[in-house]
Amino acid sequence: MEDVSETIRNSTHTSDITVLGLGAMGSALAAALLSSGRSVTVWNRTPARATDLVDRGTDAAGSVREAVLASPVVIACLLKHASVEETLAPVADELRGRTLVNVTTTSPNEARALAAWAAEHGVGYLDGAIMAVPAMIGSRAGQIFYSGSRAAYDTLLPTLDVWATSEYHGEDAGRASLVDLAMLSGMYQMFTGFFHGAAMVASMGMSAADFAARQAPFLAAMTEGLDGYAKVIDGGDYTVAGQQSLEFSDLAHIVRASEEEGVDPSPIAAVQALISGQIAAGHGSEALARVYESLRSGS
Ligand code: FVH
Repeated sequence: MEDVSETIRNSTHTSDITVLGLGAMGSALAAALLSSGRSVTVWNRTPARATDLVDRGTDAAGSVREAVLASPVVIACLLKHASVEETLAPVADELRGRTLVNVTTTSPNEARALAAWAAEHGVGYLDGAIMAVPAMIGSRAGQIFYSGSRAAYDTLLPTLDVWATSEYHGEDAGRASLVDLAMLSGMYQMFTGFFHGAAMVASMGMSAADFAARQAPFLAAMTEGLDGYAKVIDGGDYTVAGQQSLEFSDLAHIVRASEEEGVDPSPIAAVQALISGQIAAGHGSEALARVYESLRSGS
C-alpha cells in the first residue's frame, strides 16, 4: 500500500488551501482566501456551485480525493456533522499529514469525535465556529472561535484572520462549538421573545414592523444589564444589594396577558417557571440572576 505521508512530503501542492463545500458560507470563505492572494482549490458535491469561484481563479477539483491532495490545509464547510463524516471518511488516508479545519456547525461532542478520528488518522485538527453571516466574511466584524490543535491554530492564524477576528478556546476541540451554541441559544431566545411580543400586539393591530421599531432599541438598551448580571453570577452572592429580586420579577401577569390575547404563552411561561422555581425554593428576595442556578443544576 502507498505510504501517503511520504507522498505528501514529496508532493508539490497545487494550491495553498482547499475548501470543501461551496454553500453560502463555504463560497464566502473561499472568495476571501482568493482575495487575500492565496491559491485555492475547491470541491462541492454539486459541481455547478463552483462556477463563480473558478471564473475568479480557483481550481475546482473533480473529487474530494483530488481536492484533499491539492493542499496541505483542508477546510470543511458542509451542512452538518453527518455530511462531514460522509465526505471525509473515504479520504482518511489522503488527509494524513495535512491539517483539517472544520467550520461546519457541530455539537461539542461531534467536534470531539471528529478530532479523535483525525488524530487516529494522523491529521491535524482545528474546529471552527463561525459567528458571522457570509457577508461579514473578509472583515474583522465577524468572529470565528477555534479549538483543537494549538500548533495548527498558531501556524494558520494569518490565514484564519483573513476571514474574521479569530479567537482560540483551547486544545479540547469541543470548546469552540460550546461557546458558539451558547451564543446562539441567547440569540434564538431573544428572537423568540420578539416573535412572542409581536404576536401579543398583533391582536391590537400593531404590525411586526411597528413592534420591531420599538423593541429593537429597548432590547439594545437592556443588553447593558448583562455585565451586571454576569458580576452577580460570577460573584455567587445573590443577596447583593441593588439587584431586581425574583419576587419583583414574577411574570405571571405577562403569561396571563398572553393567554387573554389568545397567544401561546410558552416562551414567557418557560421563564416564569424558572423564576417560580427559585421563589418556591425560598429565594424570592434574592436577585433575578439566581435563575442561572436552576439552569446549571438542570432542574
Ligand atoms: N450561512 C450562515 O450564515 C451560517 C453562519 C454560521 C455558520 N454556518 C454554518 O456553516 C456551514 C455551512 O453553511 P452554509 O451557509 O454554507 O450552508 P448551505 O448554503 O446550505 O450549504 C451547505 C453545503 O453543504 C453541502 N452538503 C450538504 N450535505 C452534504 C453531503 N451529504 N455531502 C457533501 N456535501 C454536502 C452542500 O452541497 P450541495 O448541496 O451544494 O451539493 C453545500 O455545499 C453550516 O454548518 C452552517 O451551520 C453558516
